[in-house]
Amino acid sequence: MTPSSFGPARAMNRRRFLHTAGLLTASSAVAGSVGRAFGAQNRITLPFENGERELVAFPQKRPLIVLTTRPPQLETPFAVFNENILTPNDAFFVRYHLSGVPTNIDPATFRLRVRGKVNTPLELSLDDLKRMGTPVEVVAVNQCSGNSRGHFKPRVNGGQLSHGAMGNARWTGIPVKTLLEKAGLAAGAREVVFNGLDRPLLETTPDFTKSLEVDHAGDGGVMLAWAMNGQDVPMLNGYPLRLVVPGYYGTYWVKHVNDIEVVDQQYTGFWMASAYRVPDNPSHSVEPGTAPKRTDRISRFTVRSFITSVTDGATLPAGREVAVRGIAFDSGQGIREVTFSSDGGRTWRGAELGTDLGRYSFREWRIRFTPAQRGAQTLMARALNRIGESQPMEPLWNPAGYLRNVVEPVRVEVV
Ligand SMILES: Nc1nc2c(c(=O)[nH]1)N[C@H]1C(S)=C(S)[C@@H](COP(=O)(O)O)O[C@H]1N2
Ligand SMILES: [Mo]
Repeated sequence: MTPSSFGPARAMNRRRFLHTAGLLTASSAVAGSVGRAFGAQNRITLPFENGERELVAFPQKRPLIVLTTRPPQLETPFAVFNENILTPNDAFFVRYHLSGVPTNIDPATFRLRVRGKVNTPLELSLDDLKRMGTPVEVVAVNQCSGNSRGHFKPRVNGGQLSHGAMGNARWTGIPVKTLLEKAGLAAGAREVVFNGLDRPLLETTPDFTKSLEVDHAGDGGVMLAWAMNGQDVPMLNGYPLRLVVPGYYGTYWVKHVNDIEVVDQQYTGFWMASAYRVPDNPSHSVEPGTAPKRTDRISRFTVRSFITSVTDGATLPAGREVAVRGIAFDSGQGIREVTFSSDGGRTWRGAELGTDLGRYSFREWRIRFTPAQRGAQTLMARALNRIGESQPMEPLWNPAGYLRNVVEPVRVEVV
């Protein structure tokens, strides 16, 4: 199956999704054990009220946790993060705002426009773009601002996600810097606005467009990627070109980018000026249940870490050593240390960090521990980055349910 040839996702009923899942599993060597396990099961309960979800295989995807089908919003089953430090393409989460999602894009006729406050507007084919310079690669985490929103207390509106609206991939493409240099920034250039091929079905819904300041867009790290883990970017993750903004929340990672406009003002599109706003204070939080006086654009990731090898509610035998593993990441400062507690946060020990795939990647960590006393025990991991940022022990709260990074307890029963 080529990325450009599958039928409209929205027209597919559940049986056809499952049929597609079967085909993908049978034909694809990369379909992992998690996919097969969940394929048989088809339902999962996320650990909060109304957390019952169905798992459905959309085109090019193994069965994933469905938040909505139209537009597709799919969450990665958490077990995937224990099996892979690079999230497989077929397990990578999917988030869309608008129901007019492209399902068929011809790579031969696709064009990317660069226009606005530039000296030379560009219109480029995919081949033009791939030949423009030496491709660059980065391993980077893409995480939705609302990842883990379902765990907020008091609860907040928006997609009730557990921790699966994130993924780590190797992205290949061309720096936006190269494009801006080729087009030449004109006097007054201030922000770069990115738009993709997806469209609202109603005229009253604002199109999904996002902006970055010119210095950020042209910093050499922000890129237009055509490959993800060495393959064409899957359709649902932004084929044929998606923006990669290392260290920044997924909302900026515009998919199916076909239009880049340089503007001479701070961009005021709906998804910049009204949505994706956080309280304008250093912790970007407010007293639970209250509204912030002033807000700012959401930007960089907070520091996070997860235990991946032991699930909440697991049973561990007393006296037997357990190899605990997990992941940590931040906005690109780099993880300096991960500490582990097996007594609910009273005492902490340093974990061993795994291979460094770059400062924007998930960082693996592991530690051995032997549960001694029988009974309930709470495991925790806490990461620290190279500039001293860490994770709070008590959750911070904001009305949109963004930026969650509290230390997540994993409760186990030692028997
Ligand atoms: N064209 C387009 N790009 C988009 C979006 C969208 O709705 N349309 N959603 C953004 C949001 S909020 C997130 S979290 C990421 C999710 O990327 P993924 O679907 O590849 O996981 O895509 C971003 N890019
Ligand atoms: Mo998002």
